[in-house]
Amino acid sequence: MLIERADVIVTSPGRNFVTLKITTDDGVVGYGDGTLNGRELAVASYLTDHVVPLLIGRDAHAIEDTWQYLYRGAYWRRGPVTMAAIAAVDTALWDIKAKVAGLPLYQLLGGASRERCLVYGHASGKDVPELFDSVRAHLEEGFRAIRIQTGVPGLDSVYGVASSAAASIGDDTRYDYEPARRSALPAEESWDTRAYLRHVPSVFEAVRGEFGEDVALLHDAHHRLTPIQAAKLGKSLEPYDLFWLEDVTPAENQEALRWVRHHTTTPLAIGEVFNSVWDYQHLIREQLIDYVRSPITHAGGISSVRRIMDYAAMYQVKSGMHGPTDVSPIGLAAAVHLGMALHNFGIQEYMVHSERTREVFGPTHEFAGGGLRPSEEPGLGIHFDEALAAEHPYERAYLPVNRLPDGTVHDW
Ligand code: CS2
Ligand code: MG
Repeated sequence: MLIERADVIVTSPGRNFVTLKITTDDGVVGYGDGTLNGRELAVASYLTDHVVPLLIGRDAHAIEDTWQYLYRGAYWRRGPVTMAAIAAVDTALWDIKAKVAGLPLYQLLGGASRERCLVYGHASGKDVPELFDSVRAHLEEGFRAIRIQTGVPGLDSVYGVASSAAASIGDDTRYDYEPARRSALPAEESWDTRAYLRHVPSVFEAVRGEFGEDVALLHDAHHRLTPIQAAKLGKSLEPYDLFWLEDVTPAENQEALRWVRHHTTTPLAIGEVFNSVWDYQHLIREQLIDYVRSPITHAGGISSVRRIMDYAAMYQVKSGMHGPTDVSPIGLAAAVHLGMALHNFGIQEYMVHSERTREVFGPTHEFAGGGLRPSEEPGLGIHFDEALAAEHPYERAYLPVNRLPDGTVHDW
């Protein structure tokens, strides 16, 4: 079975997505996600200009060989653009293989290791009462694990806080704090670490007081702290028993996590901006983290995230794949199939895509019992509507930029 065509589709039903559609000579179609938020066209060009010509005529079943051919063959390895492009190819080929086998993809990855993949949703509020409303809404919707982000007194806007806490599932404004904004230039936000460190523990104290001990709580520090600040935060949150504390320091410096680890027992998650197993080499072997955040979309696809997770399994490190709305429903479907099969699955991030996005992508996975389960149809379970996708052309968009009070650019 040979690859006959590969088409790159950029669509923007509320936000931008890059999709690769591979068609075989006997008409089987597979889809892969290569969306890189705010830099989408770089991946689209990498695919169209450099990868698609290499795919035509290749054996569609040779997934590992194609992965190695694109990774080693390019000479220039790793990096988010390269690895998102490889991810799109890898995912589309797994979709095809499972469709040909007539099986839902998780069956080819080893079969179900659980009934469903536990997910966490994003609750937020400008202040504590608004946050409580959002947590309550998530609990009513069935979430059993919830990420907590709030405004910080003195700061105008903070990452992770929606402008309307009342927005419901599928509403475009529910997660309006982080869609790459459609403007000529990135929006600019301001940041004050001391104010943040003073405020966050009181928020978790309030949430535990209101909602009790059962619900799993998570928090994302979004790469903004120094190792010693991160250690202090982890320590101050210990009484509130977090499921994880995410991205406490900028991810490039793996040694920073050694400092944090020595000072706190709060579980640590990192890696949404990592894109290969090499980025985890020391973090996993030295057991400096508890959860791996790499999504299939940015880390070379199902084949390579599986490699990361097999390495992680030797050290009791679990998966916590990145699942923001900028990973398309195809990327999410792939994560749910892999999550069903992995023994060391931990949790899956689940920011529900807007109605418009879901109409274009047609995902079939189901949310129930606080978790996601893939449908039983062959492949990934995606019904992509190309005509509808074409009605939503690309619009330039940027993630925000963050500055300290004196104007210095800070980690976003
Ligand atoms: C985030 C993301 O989901 C998360 O944990 O850190 O929202 C991240 O900011 C975006 O995916 C960036 O594109
Ligand atoms: Mg994050």
